[in-house]
Amino acid sequence: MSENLIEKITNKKLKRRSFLKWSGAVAAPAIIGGAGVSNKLIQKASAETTSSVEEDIVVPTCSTLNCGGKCLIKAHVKDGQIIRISTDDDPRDKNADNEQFPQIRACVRGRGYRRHIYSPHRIKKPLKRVGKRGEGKFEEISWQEAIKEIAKQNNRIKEKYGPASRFSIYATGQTGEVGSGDTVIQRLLALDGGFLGRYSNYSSGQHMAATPFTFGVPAASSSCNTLLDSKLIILHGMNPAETIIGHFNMYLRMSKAKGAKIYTIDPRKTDTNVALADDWFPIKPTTDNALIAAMAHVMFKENLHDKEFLDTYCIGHDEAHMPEGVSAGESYYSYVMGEKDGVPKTPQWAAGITGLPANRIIQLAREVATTKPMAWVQGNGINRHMNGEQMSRGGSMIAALTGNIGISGGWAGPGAAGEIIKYQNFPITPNPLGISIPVFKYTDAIVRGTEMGAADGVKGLKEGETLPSNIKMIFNMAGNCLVNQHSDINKTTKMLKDESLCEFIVTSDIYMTPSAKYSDIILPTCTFFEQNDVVPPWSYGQHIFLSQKVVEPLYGSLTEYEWMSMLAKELGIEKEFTEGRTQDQWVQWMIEESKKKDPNFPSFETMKKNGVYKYEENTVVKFKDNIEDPVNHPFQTPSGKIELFSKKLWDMNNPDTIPAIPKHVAVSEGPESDVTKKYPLQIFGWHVKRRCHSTWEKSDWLEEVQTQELWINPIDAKERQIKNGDKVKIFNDRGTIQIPAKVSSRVMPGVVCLPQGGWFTPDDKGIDNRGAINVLTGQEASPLFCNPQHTNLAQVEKA
Ligand SMILES: Nc1nc2c(c(=O)[nH]1)N[C@H]1C(S)=C(S)[C@@H](COP(=O)(O)OP(=O)(O)OC[C@H]3O[C@@H](n4cnc5c(=O)[nH]c(N)nc54)[C@H](O)[C@@H]3O)O[C@H]1N2
Ligand SMILES: Nc1nc2c(c(=O)[nH]1)N[C@H]1C(S)=C(S)[C@@H](COP(=O)(O)OP(=O)(O)OC[C@H]3O[C@@H](n4cnc5c(=O)[nH]c(N)nc54)[C@H](O)[C@@H]3O)O[C@H]1N2
Ligand code: SF4
Ligand SMILES: [Mo]
Repeated sequence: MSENLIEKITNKKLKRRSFLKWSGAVAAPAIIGGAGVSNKLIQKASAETTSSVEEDIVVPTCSTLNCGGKCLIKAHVKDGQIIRISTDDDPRDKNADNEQFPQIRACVRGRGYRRHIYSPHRIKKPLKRVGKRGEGKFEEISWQEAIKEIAKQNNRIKEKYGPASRFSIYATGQTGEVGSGDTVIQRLLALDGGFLGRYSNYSSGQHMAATPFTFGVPAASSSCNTLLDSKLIILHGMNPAETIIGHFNMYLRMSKAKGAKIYTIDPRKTDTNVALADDWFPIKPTTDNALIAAMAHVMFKENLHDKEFLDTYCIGHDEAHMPEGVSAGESYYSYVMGEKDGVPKTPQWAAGITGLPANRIIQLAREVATTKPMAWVQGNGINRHMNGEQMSRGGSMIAALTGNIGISGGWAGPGAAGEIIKYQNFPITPNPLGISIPVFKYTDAIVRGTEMGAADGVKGLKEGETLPSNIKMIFNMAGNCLVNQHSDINKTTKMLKDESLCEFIVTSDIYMTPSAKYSDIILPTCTFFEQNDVVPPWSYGQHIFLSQKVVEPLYGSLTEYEWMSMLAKELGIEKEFTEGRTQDQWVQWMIEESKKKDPNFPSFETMKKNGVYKYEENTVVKFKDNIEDPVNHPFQTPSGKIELFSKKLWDMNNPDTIPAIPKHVAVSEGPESDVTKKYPLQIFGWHVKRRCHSTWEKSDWLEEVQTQELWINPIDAKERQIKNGDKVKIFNDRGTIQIPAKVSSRVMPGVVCLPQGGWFTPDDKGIDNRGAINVLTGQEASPLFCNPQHTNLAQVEKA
């Protein structure tokens, strides 16, 4: 298909003006609904943009992007082309928010999907690098040539460095089952002798690593509908009006209508705050545990804490409830009252650290302690920090101090535990090598893999062993973490340019991303509109999708499963890899097997008609059994209790970085560090409605929804003579970015923010002109080997 024709199709029915009309309305945060757009607004927008031409068919499908949503997308097709997009219109949720069967409605990005599939920026042919790596010079080759080259390099590298030199990098652009290249390549590599595995993720690594110390399990939330019983909801580093996160927005809205109050604790006045909240508590990043300690101080002093709950279910809150073998003065009470260090953690003390006035801290503490049920909901925003493990445990401390665990309307901790999804996934063969690195340490494993062992968080090695090889071959299947989404882009690209380090990189993508540019072979793949798949929901979702093929693949693109089947044949493992099934046959198989797990699971035909199966039983109150019947249902911790003090952390003996109780830990690149003398501003990149990470970067429609600019407070701007719209230079030792400033009191003084996901676009001096936040982030991991991409300092000057 020619680019002209694509332009024609995309613009045929949905004129730019009418898209702007409603996307502009969505950008105004006061309107939020479904996945971020109000139902009425959608109907109006649909009516305005409806084609006068009758469509031939409407096909329900589902986006497989990692966007917080994953919605029901209805593609209106005429003559084999998608001419319009609509979304879930489940009649059970026709006029009002429906607690049981909420509609799974598209957000602003979803409404612009035609600009995704029919983007003029799509890669159209397999490409082979011809210039130096990273230079961006490629030649078109055939699929056969591409597969042969990958097989040849794979065999060479496997032979020379061993199977553990091959790595599938974290990549979330395709989150379906058989459609996810990341999943499928791991099956292939496992059958081909094994690979270097990875664990954890970029999203909630610290939460997942820290929560087991408190509760014995990695996920501690209830289902979202339990928020309907809450009287007070605290969104702590969470911004669902932009990040969607399942049906959070709908339940927040319903809960508010029932009278619940909603507060946000965030360095920014978020869209969620503007749309839904009653108050904003601006806080300096990384200092939240100082706020929590001061709230505990108020509660202990005013006797507002739930002593009975603490004494019955917890250890570590006071000196009378401590594990064996720990010296005196180590309990949380002792820390908060300053019994050992002589520093009582008063609201005045916390005010100096957090930037929140003491009277606001007292107000919050009293209200949180006396309103029940109260849900302290922790977003991933607080965990993506150098002290994220600590901050994660801090939120659960508040839940315990106030007895809001195991009850509907309370909230124990992070992690989407409140999901009921019973289905058959696409089977991955276990990695025969059994070794894995923390996902964030991929760049370390390129340069010093053979030195990495348990001290670097490597799992699956014998004591004293290190990795058998550095990473020599990378499969980047639907991801931009190779360069753009991983920390310290300048350091990473330098490493990747050295072809003697990682010797071969294969990328499968839709677009020529900054990561694709650093690849040796690039394969043009299919969007979700061009293939069939079974798709699980995003966190907290209570449904399963059949993501259906709507149109034939463009430009002869192949799905990952298709080209990997060709590769498997080349490697002599086709039979084991495919088990004789095509992608469509795997999809049918998954649905048949799902029916065996859940007799109510619809037939393939019904799934084709509806596109989705919504579960009927959908309420989970996490830890209800443990609280109602603690004798028969002890917590899965060593003590059987909620471990506010963790003996395991104590035994690790890292009291300055990861102590046994959730103390406030000042970080080396935080507001209390000496680095502020050189780089006084805290900076991080938040997840924005304009993009899903780096995806949609090239959509001109979405560019009109939100611009790429630096949020800076008027006080910081004035000091630097920066006016709204001025071009500014943002820099630290790791690199420099140049973009316009948005001067706004929606970000607190001392903090500046960039929308994360902008594509790294260096000029000839290496200055990024698009605002790729990872030019400024570092590669050092947090204490439990996770990604601290929100913890950074920088300086800003007028450019
Ligand atoms: N500084 C900073 N960095 C961050 C974050 C942050 O908050 N701050 N967030 C982190 C988090 S939480 C995450 S999850 C990661 C996400 O990082 P990534 O997983 O890299 O996500 P994307 O940037 O969206 O890249 C997805 C890629 O998939 C491609 N794609 C889209 N659809 C398809 C498809 O159907 N098939 C294929 N093959 N490709 C497709 C897109 O073009 C895009 O290149 O970023 C992390 N990086
Ligand atoms: N539109 C859109 N939606 C998405 C995504 C996307 O890229 N675009 N990505 C999806 C993915 S993969 C993920 S993991 C989630 C990410 O979801 P989150 O991690 O929750 O998103 P963030 O925007 O990183 O952070 C949420 C909020 O935390 C605040 N914050 C940052 N640091 C601190 C701190 O130290 N203390 C406090 N109190 N607040 C802090 C930020 O200002 C922000 O408003 O979103 C998902 N949804
Ligand atoms: S981008 Fe995500 S939230 Fe938006 S419509 Fe698509 S699936 Fe839904
Ligand atoms: Mo994420």
